[in-house]
Amino acid sequence: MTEGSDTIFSKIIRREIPAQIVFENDKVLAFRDISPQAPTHILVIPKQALKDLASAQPQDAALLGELLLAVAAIARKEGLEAGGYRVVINNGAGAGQTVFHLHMHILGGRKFAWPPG
Ligand code: DGP
Repeated sequence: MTEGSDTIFSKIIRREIPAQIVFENDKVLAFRDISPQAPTHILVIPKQALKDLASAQPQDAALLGELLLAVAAIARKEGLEAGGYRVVINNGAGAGQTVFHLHMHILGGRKFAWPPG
């Protein structure tokens, strides 16, 4: 896999900067987005830095599965299932990625348009 560089998310993992953490296990950390785009907006990241989805390798399959299962569990705990929620990965600057440490956005609590902007 391609290691992510030391980003703001690495600092959150190391508790060097604060974040509102909602879930943590040995591989995954989830915290509220600093600039929420919906009433509930949570970022789910691997503790092991991976730059983006495109950098994932076959040996990262279990980690990617863990991230998705964490997304579903967090969405359930946050009460988002009934109203539906959106899960987004921005891959690359052209898609809006600004932090180059793989992360999944969970967005919920409002209606979402399709196609996304
Ligand atoms: P993306 O554009 O997909 O790379 O998403 C990066 C997200 O990270 C963006 O929605 C804002 C969020 N973010 C950036 N810096 C911080 C931070 O220091 N703390 C928290 N909680 N979120 C941050």
